[in-house]
Amino acid sequence: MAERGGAVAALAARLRDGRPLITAWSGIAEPAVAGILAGEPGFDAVVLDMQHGAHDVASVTRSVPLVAARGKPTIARVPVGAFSTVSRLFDAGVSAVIAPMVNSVEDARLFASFAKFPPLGERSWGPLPALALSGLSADHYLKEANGLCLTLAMVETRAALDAIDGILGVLGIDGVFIGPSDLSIALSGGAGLDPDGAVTRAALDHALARTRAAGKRIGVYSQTGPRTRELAGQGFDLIALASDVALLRAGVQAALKEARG
Ligand code: 3PY
Ligand code: MG
Repeated sequence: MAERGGAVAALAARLRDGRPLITAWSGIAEPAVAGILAGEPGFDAVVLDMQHGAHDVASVTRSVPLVAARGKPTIARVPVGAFSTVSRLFDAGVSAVIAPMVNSVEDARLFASFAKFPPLGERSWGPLPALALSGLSADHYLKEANGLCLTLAMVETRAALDAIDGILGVLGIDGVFIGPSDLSIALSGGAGLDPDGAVTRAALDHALARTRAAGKRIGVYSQTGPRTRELAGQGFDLIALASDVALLRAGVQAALKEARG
């Protein structure tokens, strides 16, 4: 964990040390679930999903301290186009925001403008829970925030893939996050879901190479342990491993199978 800035600063510090992070992914808007996931030693962070999951600003605000109690950073994914929510999440103490469907340089600039203080953006001041959690003075937080509050723009459409160099070139964008399910739907013209298929894999390779060329960070969603291991070996910086709902169902189904024979 980072020495200064506590859990709020822990993500930037972990990304600097270069080892891939494996994060939990929670759509159940119950802070206790986020706290339980954070308690697993193998998870480096917890993502709270406001796009397809049930989280909102209030549940994120209540979850962050329980994740921070384990010394771990929280990441939040906002709904599509909800850029004005981004600064509220950083105020609550999240360390990164993932924005879905960032399809152009304009989308990326708008995202960054709500996430970063001047001169990079126009984030409004008011990070009271973040100050309490980080232990930083207001002046120190203002100086450090643009480096601690990270922006990950989701690349999950053909337009985003085409614009990836421009998106990565936006100063207030720290990296990209690949959504392999949406990407597979887009690349197949809606024919099917194939997040681990050859076409999606080629797009991931391309995104990884362009991100490395830009000197930025890349995250990706993964549905299974073996795929997560593979993605970590390939050099992805941050891999989200399965959702709480999927893990709950898998655990219940395995137990019932044993019970029922
Ligand atoms: C996708 O795969 O499309 C995602 O958004 C991951 O959650
Ligand atoms: Mg998606």
